[in-house]
Amino acid sequence: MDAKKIQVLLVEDNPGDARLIQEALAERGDGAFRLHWAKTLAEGIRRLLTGPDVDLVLLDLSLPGTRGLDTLARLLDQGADVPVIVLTGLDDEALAVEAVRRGAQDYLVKGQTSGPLLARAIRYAIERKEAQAELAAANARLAEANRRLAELATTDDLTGLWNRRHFFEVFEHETRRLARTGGDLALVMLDVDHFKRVNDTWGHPFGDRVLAHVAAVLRREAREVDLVARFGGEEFVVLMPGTTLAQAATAGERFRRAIEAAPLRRDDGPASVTVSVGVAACASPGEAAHLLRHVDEALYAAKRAGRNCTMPWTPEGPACVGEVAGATTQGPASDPAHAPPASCITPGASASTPAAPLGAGRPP
Ligand code: GH3
Ligand code: MG
Repeated sequence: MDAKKIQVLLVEDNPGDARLIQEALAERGDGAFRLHWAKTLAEGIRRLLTGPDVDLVLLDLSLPGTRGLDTLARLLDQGADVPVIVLTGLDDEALAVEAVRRGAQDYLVKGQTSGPLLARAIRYAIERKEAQAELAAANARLAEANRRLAELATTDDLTGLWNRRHFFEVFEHETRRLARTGGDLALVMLDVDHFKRVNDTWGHPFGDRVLAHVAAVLRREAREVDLVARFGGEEFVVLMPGTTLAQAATAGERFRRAIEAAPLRRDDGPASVTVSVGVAACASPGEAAHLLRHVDEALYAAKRAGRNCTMPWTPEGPACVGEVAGATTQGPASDPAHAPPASCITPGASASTPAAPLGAGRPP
């Protein structure tokens, strides 16, 4: 059956040499090979690209208009991905070895090619090419698995943000850089207000959606050079190299407003969520060691100030920036710990809040 035969394309301009190959293959007498003949490189490439499948090419390196390794390079570049055995003269062996280095599977010296030798070379070349293709595919799968592993090790599944581990790696790198080159480094920490109520009221899956929503807003609002990470639970951090406290406080307040204003869809209507924001910065390696503690203190102060506000850390104590929107709905009004200090309240809180804050105790 012709379909089961090994289809060999001979690219050879010399009819005498072509006949020798044909006879060598016929010598075996088992009809295992079917030989196709192209007299020029262009004809051979056309046959490879448009004709029925070819299992192997026997390629004479000296053809009309092309010689030596250039012939092989052109066939490999333009032809299909097929195993190639080059045919050379007696004095061309060095060239043939170089051809194998550049992608040919093997070489045969014209006039010294018996039927069995030719048949064996063809079979081995095909098997080697298949093994190479399998190896390449396995390597590609391995590279993809490694890439995915690296991604899993550094990103947070739920939000797609960097995870805590990656944050600490970059944070340590940045603080070391600060020690060597100086400059500013700021950290913004955000915590979703009354998130437990969101879960309790609308269920954990919706809580997850809220986290992904907050992450998307942060990713949109942060600069490319900033690192946005999920620090844990409903807490996020934005690491901002080359940023002063005042600049970071402005950015933190921008994040807070954006999150408050971004609509969140629920079946029973629009909703919104608020965050409390702590901000700290440092300009010396000594201060960097305290950056995390400072930003944590600032965030805690923002919570105590009534939530939904931005609190920069200063040695004199945190001072609130921005507004405490719907302070009475954000925490139990009777809890003095949730009562905002007068300095934190700015008018128009509800004007910039298009939807009801989540966690404000709306019925499920
Ligand atoms: P506060 O305004 O003081 O921050 O109050 P809170 O309710 O946001 O804070 P609390 O620490 O009391 O509750 C945080 C909740 O976040 C509790 C926890 O179950 C929930 N949580 C943590 N991680 C996830 C998560 O991946 N998905 C969901 N849906 N909830 C989470
Ligand atoms: Mg919270």
